[in-house]
Amino acid sequence: MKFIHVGDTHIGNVYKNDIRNEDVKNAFKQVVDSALKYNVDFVVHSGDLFNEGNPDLGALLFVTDQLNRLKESGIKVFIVPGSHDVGMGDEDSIVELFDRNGLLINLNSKRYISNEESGFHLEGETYRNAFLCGIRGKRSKVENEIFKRLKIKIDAKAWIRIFIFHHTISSLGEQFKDLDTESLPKGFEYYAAGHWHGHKDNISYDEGIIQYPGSTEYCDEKEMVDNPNRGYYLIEYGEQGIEKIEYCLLKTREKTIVRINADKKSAGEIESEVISALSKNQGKTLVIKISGKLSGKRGDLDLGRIKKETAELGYSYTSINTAKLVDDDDNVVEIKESDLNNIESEFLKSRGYNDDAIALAKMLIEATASKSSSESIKVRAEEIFDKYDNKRP
Ligand SMILES: [Mn+2]
Repeated sequence: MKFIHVGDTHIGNVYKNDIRNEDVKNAFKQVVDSALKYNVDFVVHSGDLFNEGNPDLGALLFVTDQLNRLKESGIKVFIVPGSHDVGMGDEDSIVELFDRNGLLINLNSKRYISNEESGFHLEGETYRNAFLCGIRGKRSKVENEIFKRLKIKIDAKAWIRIFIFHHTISSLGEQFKDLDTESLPKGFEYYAAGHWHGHKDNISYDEGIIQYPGSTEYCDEKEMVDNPNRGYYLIEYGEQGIEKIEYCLLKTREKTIVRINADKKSAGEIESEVISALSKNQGKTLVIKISGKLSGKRGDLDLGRIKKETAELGYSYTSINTAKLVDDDDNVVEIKESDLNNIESEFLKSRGYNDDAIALAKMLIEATASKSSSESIKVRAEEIFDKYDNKRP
């Protein structure tokens, strides 16, 4: 028996660039091609099927077509919704629509869950001698609300037990975590993890292993720079459990990363240096990182000119990162905290905001972080203001 474990496919508008959004779709299509080629028994998806909870029609039709290809070959798809698969303020996920249309199995559909005083009771499915269950990604209080109260009806007779979840666990680094590794339920051979877009395999836990396949395409410039490749897992199992695991690479567009040190250079000199580092090509992606202290004003740098040049040379996508570029006018704020959460707080404190204002700002940052429509952000913002009003003495 074999299955594919994939995650974070992010179908939809990851980029404001049609070619890159097509790349994101193409990565998913490659996974479906492989599932058919290897004739797997089923596919496990660890969340973020879509990039947003309210995907556009093109994304919905594409996913429908791909899931139909699997269905026609008798390959079932088991999934839990990821943090991106849920619209702002929504209880249900877009994934549930596909469950009801019979194109996949949402293991967090209400029929699997009963949240009672005695605990958060979860059921799963046994299919081809594999037991599968999971918990969807959520933004807050997930450990106390769900994981710490989790009671699972595990099928002890299954050959392999698979737990699917969508969180960054503390084993990947305390500063990134939104779930303590130890909060995961015990008694599973394979923990199919999503949310972390880098790929990380073979993390030991209890009697099993935790595996992050990462995203199937680079979802931002940072992923392009930090992570060398994209892929999914192909797992074979038998009566004795896991027999073989292979990390399979997906074909991604060629990329070029250019780093420029701007120290003591004028805007014109920097532009020339960038352009001379580039060459004619057939649609590569390009990341230009400019850092240091330029002489003159940061605003003098003509990013439009650079982008025009790169388009003419054939690059399909250009990202210019000037986050670490400063000029004489810049007042650099010293941030000593390393925890992401604290960086926000310390930055706001340095700008003179009081604790109440910071708390409100952080709620809004959380609410707007998922690129939802302005209407749903408005609804969420109103909820936040209500909550804020209630908290006041
Ligand atoms: Mn994701």
